Amino acid sequence: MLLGLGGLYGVTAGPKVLAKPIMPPDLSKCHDVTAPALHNHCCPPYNPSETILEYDFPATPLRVRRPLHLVKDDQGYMDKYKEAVRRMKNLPADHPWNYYQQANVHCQYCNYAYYQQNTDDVPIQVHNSWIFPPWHRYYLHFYERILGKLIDDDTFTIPFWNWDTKDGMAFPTIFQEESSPLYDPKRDQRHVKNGAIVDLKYAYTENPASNSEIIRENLCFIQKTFKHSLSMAELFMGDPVRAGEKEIEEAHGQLEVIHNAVHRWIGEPDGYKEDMGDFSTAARDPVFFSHHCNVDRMWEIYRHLRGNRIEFEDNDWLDSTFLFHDENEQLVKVKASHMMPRLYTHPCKCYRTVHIHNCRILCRSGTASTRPSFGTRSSKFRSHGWAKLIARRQPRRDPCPRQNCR
Ligand SMILES: [Cu+2]
Repeated sequence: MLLGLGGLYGVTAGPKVLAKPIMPPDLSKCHDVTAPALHNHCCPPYNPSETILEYDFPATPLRVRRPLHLVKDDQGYMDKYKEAVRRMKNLPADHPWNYYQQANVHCQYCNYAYYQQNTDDVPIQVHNSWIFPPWHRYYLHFYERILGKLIDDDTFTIPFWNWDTKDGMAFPTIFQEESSPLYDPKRDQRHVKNGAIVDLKYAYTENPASNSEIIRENLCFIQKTFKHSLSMAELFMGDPVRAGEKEIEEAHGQLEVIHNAVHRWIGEPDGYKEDMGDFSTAARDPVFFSHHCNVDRMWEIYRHLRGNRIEFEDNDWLDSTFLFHDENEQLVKVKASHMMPRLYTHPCKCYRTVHIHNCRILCRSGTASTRPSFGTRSSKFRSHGWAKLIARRQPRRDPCPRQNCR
């Protein structure tokens, strides 16, 4: 019933080559993981008679995800959002839509609960490689579609936490109300209260800079991330990983590096870093999905900046195949390439990230240079002559000039 390894595909001329996209797991072989916060267990209930179908993409109008700091005062929308999450949390514990079953999907694909097909020691991991953006895009898609189904709203979208904008850099207040289904007590209270500004380079050392300086550092970091990775998709998205290969941490792209810092900044500082600071528990915090909607939006901005060119014209990326439960409780398989014409968008002006001047001056100053930085990828940048490539490249004309996502 499950897919076989990709088979053969033709190249335009010459001999056929073996295709090696990552394939979905054999669900009957889920096993315990190293996740002490979950007692090492996050496998879903397994139903051997469940069939797997190709996903039938819904024929809905293009839906719009909006920035969190703008929708928080839209009472009608916020009530619907909370109600949808409440209903998801109230489903039977073994229902595939149950909130914690949904959260466990992240654990299964990130804490090595499955091995790749035809191996007994190469785990499936959706971080640290080019799989990171498409797998998480699908994960959000199905979570969002299920929430919409629970409140009978085909147009429902999750709000994105735009931590790339000055007004969006504090922890969103809508996740702090203790009686709300969006609340999670397992967070670093120093960061999620009192309007602290997220540090996009956070690695468990507090940034001593003032809020306005951290905002500036963040904006410069994002700006440089785009600039430095524009000419080579691996730098932003992550390196290739193919069937039979084990991912390695150093292969992650810069998009994932920024994403990691936000996870660390929210999770508890001690113990298992619950919830957001550990792969196994991260999606148990509802802010996970708004954070990842912005990660996904960063990918869209990146593609926009590159003239909407596809990042990897490589079938091993495009044919990477994943399994999810869809909004009809059906187990479905989806390919990375099928998500490319998307089913949702953002307000036009949100396709632009903030551009600020004089970042160079900032980077020469004290706090910025002593903190973790772009440096982990520097040897790769050098080896590919990235500076020359960027210097030659003319950025694509922005479709929404002089507007930022505020
Ligand atoms: Cu993840």
